[in-house]
Amino acid sequence: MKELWFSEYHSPNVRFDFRIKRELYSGESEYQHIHIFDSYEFGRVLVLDGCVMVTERDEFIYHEMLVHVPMSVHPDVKRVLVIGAGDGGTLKQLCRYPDIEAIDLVEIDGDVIDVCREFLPHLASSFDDPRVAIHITDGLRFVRHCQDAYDLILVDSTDPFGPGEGLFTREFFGNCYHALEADGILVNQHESPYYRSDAREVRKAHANTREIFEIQRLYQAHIPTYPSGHWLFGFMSKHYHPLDDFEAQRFLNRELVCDYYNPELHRGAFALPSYVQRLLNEDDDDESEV
Ligand code: AG3
Repeated sequence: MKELWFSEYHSPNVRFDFRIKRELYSGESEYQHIHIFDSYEFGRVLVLDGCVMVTERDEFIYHEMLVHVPMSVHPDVKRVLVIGAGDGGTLKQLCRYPDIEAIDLVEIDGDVIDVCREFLPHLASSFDDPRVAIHITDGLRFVRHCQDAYDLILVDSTDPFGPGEGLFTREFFGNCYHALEADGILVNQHESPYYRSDAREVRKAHANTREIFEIQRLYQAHIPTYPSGHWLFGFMSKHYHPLDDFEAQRFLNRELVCDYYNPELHRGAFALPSYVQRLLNEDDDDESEV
């Protein structure tokens, strides 16, 4: 029998391949091509425009790090805005917190939600939580009209090209700042610092947040199916510091069983390799333009 393989180019000269059992879904939405594959190593995989977004096997790393890091820093999160995240993985982690009262989920592409509900039901299990309101619209536009509305904003976007491009701009980060309460936190997926073209995006996005938020730090995780496997998250905050205001006991009291996140890892994740520190400090005015 002929072998089937999926490939994603991680750089012009590097390709990431894994063997698949079959294609479960393929369709063109208004915004992008949506694929679901069943793979041998990673289980079911959501691919948007040829880029791996989520796999059943390693999604826990990304979603736990996106959600539990800010939730262990801010002492009283009640209202949350989630941008992107149509696969439902971020919602699933957020909905584990009974104290959260309301979650607005803003996804530009309703087809992604429908496809994930059908093919990734374990991940997409919290869309029907009564605290969740789903808005099918552009996150960039949605956030323009919010003022002091959220304790936490999570940006769970695609890469900074195609539909996700606007979610890395200075304008967007500025609007998020206004949408947050006086002690609000914004966490975004911040790409990989490793390959050259991705590293430029990391630096640009970080420079854009630096001009807006009082506190901005990056933290990292190892996500095997993303380019280079080395992934960054941005922690931008008006008041709380990701380490000084981190309380391990707050997390432990909640008795959430996690497969990746734990208090030691929280502290360690903010220690960045020297080449990444240098990348972030490189001065290049052009690079901070949107
Ligand atoms: N969003 C970030 C995925 C970026 C992966 N990039 C790539 N494969 N080129 C993931 C959404 C998970 N909820």
